[in-house]
Amino acid sequence: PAEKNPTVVFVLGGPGSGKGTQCANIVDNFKFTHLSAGDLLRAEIKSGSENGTMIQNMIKEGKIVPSEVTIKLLQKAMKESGNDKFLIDGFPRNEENRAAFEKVTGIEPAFVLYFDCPEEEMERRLLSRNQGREDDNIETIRKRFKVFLESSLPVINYYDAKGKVRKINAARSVEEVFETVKGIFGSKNE
Ligand code: UP5
Ligand code: MG
Repeated sequence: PAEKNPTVVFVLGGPGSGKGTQCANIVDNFKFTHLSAGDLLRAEIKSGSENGTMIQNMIKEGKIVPSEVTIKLLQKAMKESGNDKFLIDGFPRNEENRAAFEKVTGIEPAFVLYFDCPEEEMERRLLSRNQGREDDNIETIRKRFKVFLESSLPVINYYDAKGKVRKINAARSVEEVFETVKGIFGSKNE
């Protein structure tokens, strides 16, 4: 008998486009568990794991951590949640991430939310976030933008060609963006 396949929505968009903010709103209204790959990686650094230093260095450079590390953290978090509906925020970030996740888990996303936002706006948000993130400085932010354009946009294009991308104008207020997001998830409080 086949195992029940979980529902996965990938939440993608550039650095500072509002992925984490909108995921928190979605969780408050729909029965999803929010898994931010970046948050899981930052927790792994804090836990003092043997990969911690490597992860920290990659995040400081805006580089993409090897798939096996991120996928293991996601799989563990999915198992521990006890849920079967997930918002996976900030992953997959490149073609290799995408292919490895599908291969290892056998999961294809139900759809992909893409928060589309101009760089000037994302830069403003990141520079005023003030949460002590080591990658929220202008040098690292520029690197993150470059990696997004070169490596992450192709993943969005891949899913777009499959008709799975729901593109959202993220350069509006949190409330306005969430109105659009709600329409995508359905208005019922399931
Ligand atoms: N804000 C949010 N929405 C707003 C709105 N509509 N109007 C005005 N302000 C708004 O928002 C950012 C800031 O903007 C906040 O202050 C918020 O209040 C405000 P947030 O919701 O945090 O945006 P988000 O898109 O989540 O930005 P984040 O910085 O988290 O995105 P990144 O994609 O850069 O960061 P992530 O944590 O996903 O990854 C960090 C690094 O980890 C990567 O660069 C990479 O090195 C590594 N990583 C991997 O290697 N692999 C992975 O799979 C994931 C991460
Ligand atoms: Mg985030």
